[in-house]
Amino acid sequence: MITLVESQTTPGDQLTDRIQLRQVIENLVAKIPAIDIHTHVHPPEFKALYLSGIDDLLTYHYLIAETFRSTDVSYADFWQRSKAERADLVWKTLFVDNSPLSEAARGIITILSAFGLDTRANTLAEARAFFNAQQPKEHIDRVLAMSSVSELVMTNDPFNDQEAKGWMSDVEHDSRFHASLRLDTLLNEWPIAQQYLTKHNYKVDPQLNGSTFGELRRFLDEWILRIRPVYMAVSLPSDFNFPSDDTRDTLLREVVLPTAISHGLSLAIMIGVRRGVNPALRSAGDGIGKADITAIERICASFPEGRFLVTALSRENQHELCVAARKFKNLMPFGCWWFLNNPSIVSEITTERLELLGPSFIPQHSDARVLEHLIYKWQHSRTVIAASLFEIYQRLLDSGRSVTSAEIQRDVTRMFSGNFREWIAPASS
Ligand code: RAT
Ligand code: ZN
Repeated sequence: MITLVESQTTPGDQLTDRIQLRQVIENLVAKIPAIDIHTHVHPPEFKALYLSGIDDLLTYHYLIAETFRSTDVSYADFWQRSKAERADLVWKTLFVDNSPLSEAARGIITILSAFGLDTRANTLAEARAFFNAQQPKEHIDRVLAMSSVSELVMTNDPFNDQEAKGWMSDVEHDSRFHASLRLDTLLNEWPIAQQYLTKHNYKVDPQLNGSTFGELRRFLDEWILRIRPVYMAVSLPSDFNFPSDDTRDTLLREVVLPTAISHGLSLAIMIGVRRGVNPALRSAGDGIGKADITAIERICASFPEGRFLVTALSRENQHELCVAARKFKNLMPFGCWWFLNNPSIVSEITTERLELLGPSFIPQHSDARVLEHLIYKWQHSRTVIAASLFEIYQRLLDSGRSVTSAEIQRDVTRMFSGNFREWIAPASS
């Protein structure tokens, strides 16, 4: 049980004083460990896939897109610069010449402050010296503790050679980093997947003929055995439909869903991205679109033995997703993804989900790409989630039922880790 020193209450006390109620909620939400169910962070054993430090932080694609709005530097000029030179430009543009007002820019300020670094510096010298001096193992322990993240889930792409190399080596990695098997290449770029698999000696036919399904199942089975993922995942475009007369539909039905179900794995569906809206921005060039949530309903109905973690990128899809989750208990809404991860929107979505689903959803994931992202993404989200919870518990109080801090702790623990644990390893299995 987390101690509530500051609020001077005991876990069983009914919280009828609003100031005290707010304080207890804020303290608990700030400290209760979360499982971060979707990140792009890798541990150092994965070599170049481990990102940490000020240069990686400032060359985050969220900040690159924002930098181009305030500089005359061309795309071509930017991309031919080194990582450090890009970071210098981002710092000068967004933090020296302008105030860092955006959420992603404020995130850097939160990180620098957390380490006691100068948030108004003219150059990156101090920050570079600090991060270069950190030992990865100790630094990871510190960052996870600062973020109150107990475990996290990586994004592992079986079609990436660097990723494969990391898994083929015998080096054990930090057990707090869990794997997820990301299938975007297979489901969204079949010709590329087909070529990759052929190169690696799988007999797969471009037309999906012959023993192709068996070979694809074999490929997935091998990866599942190798990385022991906690779920399989795919991001889908906003025009995704189900059922549909396309390759993706066939691969979902014949390969991905049967494999997931036979291994007892859920499929995480991240829907609503429009890739490469501006290709000149490279990884910063993806956009957003409103998806059709009825397609998700039909998947849930067609595969009742499947379990689906679902997040939607468009703000306009959030209400429908909640309603779909009320109809299908094999659907678990999670996170406020990417362009939604801004306080005003997290607040709206979290309150809406509490109103429609009670504590039966997963409020947030970080999508961290660089280790220290965990600090700001979780700190910012926790503040907003606490405020939404306060609103809801306060209404309950107004209606005639008080809560205790033990109950708040139970509810928040369920949302921050319990729902996910139960989802990936249901008690009945
Ligand atoms: O939020 C992000 O970092 C995006 O670029 C994507 O990686 C997205 O989260 C994804 O997993 O596709
Ligand atoms: Zn992501």
